[in-house]
Amino acid sequence: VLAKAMRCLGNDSASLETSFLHYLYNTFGRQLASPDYYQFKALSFSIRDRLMCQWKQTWLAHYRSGTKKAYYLSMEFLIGRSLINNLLNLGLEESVRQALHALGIALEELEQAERDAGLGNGGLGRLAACFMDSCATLQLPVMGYGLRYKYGMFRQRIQNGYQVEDPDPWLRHGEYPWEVQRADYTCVVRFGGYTRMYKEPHSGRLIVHWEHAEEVLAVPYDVPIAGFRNQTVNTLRLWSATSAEDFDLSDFNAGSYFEAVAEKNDAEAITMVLYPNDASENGKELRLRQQYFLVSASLQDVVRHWKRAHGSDFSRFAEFNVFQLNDTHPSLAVPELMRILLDEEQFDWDSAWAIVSRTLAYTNHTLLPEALETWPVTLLQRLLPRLLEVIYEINGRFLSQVAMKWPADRDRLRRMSIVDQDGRVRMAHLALVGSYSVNGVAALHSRLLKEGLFRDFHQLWPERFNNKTNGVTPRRWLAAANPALRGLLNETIGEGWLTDLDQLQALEEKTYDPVFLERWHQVRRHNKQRLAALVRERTGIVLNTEALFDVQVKRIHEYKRQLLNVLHLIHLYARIKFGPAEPWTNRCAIIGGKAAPGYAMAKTIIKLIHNVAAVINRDPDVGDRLKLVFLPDYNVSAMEVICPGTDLSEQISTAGKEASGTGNMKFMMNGALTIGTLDGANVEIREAVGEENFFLFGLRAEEVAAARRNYNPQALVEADTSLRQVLQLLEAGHFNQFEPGIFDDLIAGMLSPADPWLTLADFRSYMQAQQRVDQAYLDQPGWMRMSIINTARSGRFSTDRTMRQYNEEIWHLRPIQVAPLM
Ligand code: DL6
Repeated sequence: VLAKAMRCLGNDSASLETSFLHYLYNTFGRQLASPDYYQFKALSFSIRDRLMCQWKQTWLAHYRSGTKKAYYLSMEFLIGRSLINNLLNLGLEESVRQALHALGIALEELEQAERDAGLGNGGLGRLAACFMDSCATLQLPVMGYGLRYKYGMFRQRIQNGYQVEDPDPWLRHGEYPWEVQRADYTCVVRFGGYTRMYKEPHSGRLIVHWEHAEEVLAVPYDVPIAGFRNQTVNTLRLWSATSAEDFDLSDFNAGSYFEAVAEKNDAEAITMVLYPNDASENGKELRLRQQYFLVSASLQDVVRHWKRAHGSDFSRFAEFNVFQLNDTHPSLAVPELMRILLDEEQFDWDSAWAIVSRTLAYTNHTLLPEALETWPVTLLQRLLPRLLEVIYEINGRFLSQVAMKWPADRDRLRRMSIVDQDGRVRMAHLALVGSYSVNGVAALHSRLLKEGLFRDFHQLWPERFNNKTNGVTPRRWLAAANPALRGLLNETIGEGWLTDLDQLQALEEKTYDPVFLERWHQVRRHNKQRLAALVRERTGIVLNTEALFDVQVKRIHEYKRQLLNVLHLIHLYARIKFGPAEPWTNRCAIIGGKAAPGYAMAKTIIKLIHNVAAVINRDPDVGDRLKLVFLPDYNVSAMEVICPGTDLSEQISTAGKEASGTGNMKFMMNGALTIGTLDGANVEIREAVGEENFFLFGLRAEEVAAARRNYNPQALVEADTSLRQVLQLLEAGHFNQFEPGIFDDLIAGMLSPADPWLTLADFRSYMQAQQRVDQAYLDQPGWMRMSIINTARSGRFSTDRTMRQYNEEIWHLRPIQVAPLM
């Protein structure tokens, strides 16, 4: 039947045209002249139809093979747009283009009408989306579980240089065309109430009841994840919260409209909005509710699925299911799976723990202490009383294990305890104790975890620790984002690189081929024009595409040191104004990124960038030599235009602070050169491209720790005339003449011996590295060669490699072929 259903739909351009017109006219009641959005929706529905049967077929293949599956639990999936990616993966791009062309429509216009699904903050969420793409392409039976936030990442607007946050109603036009509601898989998630325990009279078994709980419904919406031309369509299941009771009609009839809908609103609040903080804990009750909601619904879903096939026999559950925890956010999976096994499936503690501790794996994404979540036990007591009991029990048993190994080491017990002395539950410790695998996301990061943050745990369980360097999917980040380069690559080395990125190495043979160099140059010029057009559209600023495009786009955070970038740009400006300006390389600096709404310092950095830009861009002495742009509302689809058009990628965090970075990989893959510290995955990027193709500067992680001990930024300023000049301009209010004092805190922060980010310590070395950049850019054939080498050696930064490693070393899944239905 599936095959029959599938045959209703052809993949040729005439059939696609018919489907498109059917949706536009018969389903949405529109016509050809209607706004792009309806045309986009009509096309997306036509494409989604072509995924449906293969999707079902994939479910069946997984089910019938009785295979082991992995579940990726993540509070964030930063999907972005899906149309082009689905067309590419299904191989439908050309026929769709023809179908639309026949109707006088350009695919690019419809592409622009799709709103980003911005269900994530940045790297962590985008990584999850790349993982899903690669797992489907590798035919791994992996399912994603996340939340369907009604409002995604806020939209950033700039007013007088300040960030203003607007909500992101990404679902405003009704449904999201890439999702399918599966109300039949709705689960109930409980909060509050209390637990009642009693011994069953006959068996003497302990029975636990969670009573008087508030019940919230978790309704799943499934998003298909198509593999690259392999018939596999995996599932990303996003939960949406709604009230178990519909609104109270008696209250409503009595005129109490608000009371009538209050419960519904409280329930729906759980998936109303994504928390927009990327590197600081949120600490809000609603956030804890979100975390539990995700974990409980997802585990219930998997357990229900298991029971359908195996009844109440869980003896092989751990052999067939693995949950990967994306950071500590879903750590409640540890006590929740215990609760389900103990209270609902009547397991004894040891048997339940034997399953749990073989089923969960944890990925850490940050070393920043302020990002490590802890929750007050008082809050857990009120919101999740049964889980708190389970956590106490896990902790008690864990600490006795520690005490056995290190008797009388009270300090160690204090350090390792899941519950700290201030009565807070450390979510990272909960994840560490409950997981059989713990990984960092770049070699340096994983080493620092073992040596620093998780040292005690590494001493206890060295075998659990491993590294999985991040990656990005080359389908979205090279093939879809950079069609001009895709064309050149296909022509030069064939299409194999799309699923085997190491094949790009073959480009190295071409680095001295003048024809190829010229083609490479043309592609880059075209992409810079595309980026310049985006900049012009969003800011009105016109860029000279012959200049070096120097780009730093990422969340605004002190550790990422956008400030260091700005100091260097002020230095360049001072050189133009006061000399010596020669030798000179024209440069357009582009900075973009969102600040967490409550992060005052990050917001001041955005304001500083705007003020410095205003002075530089309007000074006639500067002209084309230097431009500075702040690109507002940086998001996934903006990055798809930005990374192909970039010459220089700024990866300048304080060493030891950036866990990995993934923007660095997108830039490199698209032929940008990196200026960077030895931090996160920069270390491996430099290893791959060779030191001669990377602009290195700054203190190393070990040196940062030492430098902090007697850090004296004032002395650095006194010893360095360039730095002094930059700070004098800032202190004199040169960039804020009519807004006195607004940058005082920023300046004081940099000049403080306690500055955790050591911004000034790296200034000199950064400036020198930038001089090497300037010089290198003057030799355009040389720069093109370095650019080619960056792309050619980017193979190891494909998430195909990353997922293979997760699979070989953590999950142990068997790839499942999905037969075509024709
Ligand atoms: O692993 C993905 C991504 C890394 O590339 C970034 O270096 C890292 O900062 C980011 N981590 C987070 C976690 N923050 N918190 N909480 O977003 O993960």
